[in-house]
Amino acid sequence: MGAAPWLEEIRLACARQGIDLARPFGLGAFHEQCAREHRLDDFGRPNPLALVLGNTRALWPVFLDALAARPALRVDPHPLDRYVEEVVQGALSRAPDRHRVYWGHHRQRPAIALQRIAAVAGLAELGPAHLSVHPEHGPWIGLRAVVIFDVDASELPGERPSFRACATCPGRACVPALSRALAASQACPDSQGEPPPPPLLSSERSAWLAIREACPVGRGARYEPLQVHYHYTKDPRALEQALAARRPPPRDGAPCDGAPPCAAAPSGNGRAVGQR
Ligand code: B12
Ligand code: SF4
Repeated sequence: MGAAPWLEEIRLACARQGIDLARPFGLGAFHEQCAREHRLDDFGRPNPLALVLGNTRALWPVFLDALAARPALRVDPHPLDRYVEEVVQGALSRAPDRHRVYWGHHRQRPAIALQRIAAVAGLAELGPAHLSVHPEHGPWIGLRAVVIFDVDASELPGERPSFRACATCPGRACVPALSRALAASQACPDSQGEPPPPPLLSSERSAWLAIREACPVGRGARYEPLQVHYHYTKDPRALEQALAARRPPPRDGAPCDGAPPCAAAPSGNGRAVGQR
């Protein structure tokens, strides 16, 4: 993908740890079309190299591995955000020059317009229901960060991949689904209440989930149920339940009883443990 070997190393280091979407781009293209308050640090360059990072469902099993291995992560109030920061910062140790990271989960004002950045970078199209749609994974992606490097982007290939699924989408089924979700949000008493016990979703959250499910792109890339539940509720019980569903792999030489997550048996997401 990269203009430089270190960029490819960063991409690979992130991908190994579940941040498996990465697209380099020139920040100048974003600055040409964004509002002034959404401009990012450009190190005084007209078109610095930038990298937008995200994930597919592949993040979930790797994240669970990290949770299982590290009790400190498990008690963090925002374990996924912390995990993402650690992975990306670790990968950026390979970057030779000054750089700046903007995180999608940081609640700053104004928020980083990460979806528009992903669209400019050619990673994912921005759909009419405010979801970013990846050509292969559809709306089943998360956007995590954008990194700006104090390096010129001129080495990047000029052509950005163009993807226009929404413009040509016959049903635009996400649009009525968004209307239903907005109506459910106004009507649902759960909005102020306690989160429901996993793995159930409240009717309001189901309505928001239905927007993603309505999209015909990337149906096979849907998150697994507890991943969905965690992303829509941030309920730590979903993590505990997902961890409990995993059993330690058999010791070397021990007979395999064929039950998940034995390496020989399909795990809950239909893959053998170790295949990602
Ligand atoms: C604030 C926010 C929300 C708010 C949006 C309210 C609002 N009026 O903006 C609320 C709480 C409603 C929300 C809901 C959800 N969000 Co949200 N959200 C964000 C966040 C943190 C900031 C967005 C923002 O302010 N951007 C800055 C503005 C200036 O950018 P903008 O391009 O002008 O506006 C975009 C968004 O604000 C949004 N938006 C603007 N108006 C509205 C109105 C409504 C009703 C909704 C739903 C969205 C929305 O869409 C715009 C682009 O079309 C981003 C992370 C990020 N930094 O991008 C995640 C993010 C956009 N959300 C995400 C997700 C997954 C969701 C949910 C599906 C589940 C969840 N985790 O809560 C739901 C449902 C969304 C849907 N469309 O189905 C993902 C999107 C992934 C994807 N494939 O597109 C992001 C990128 C976070 C991530 N980790 O990946 N979210
Ligand atoms: S349903 Fe159609 S318009 Fe909506 S996000 Fe998916 S491809 Fe785009």
